[in-house]
Amino acid sequence: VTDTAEFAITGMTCAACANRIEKVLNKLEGVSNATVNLALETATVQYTPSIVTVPDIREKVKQIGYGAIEKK
Ligand code: 9UX
Repeated sequence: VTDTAEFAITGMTCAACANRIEKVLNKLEGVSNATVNLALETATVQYTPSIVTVPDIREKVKQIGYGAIEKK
């Protein structure tokens, strides 16, 4: 079972930021697909809730220096 969460991402200033976040999230266990949109400042993450949670994803983004707030 997978779920999709959308996050508002703060702190991205260039395209490499977006690529970096995307790469890190795609390597995170339980994440099946992550895409980051620099212009919209969003991240869409498809994940398996039994393996990784929304707070885990938020924490990962924070660890590499950006902010993530789940959009409802
Ligand atoms: Mo661009 Mo982002 O030089 O952390 S990669 S600002």
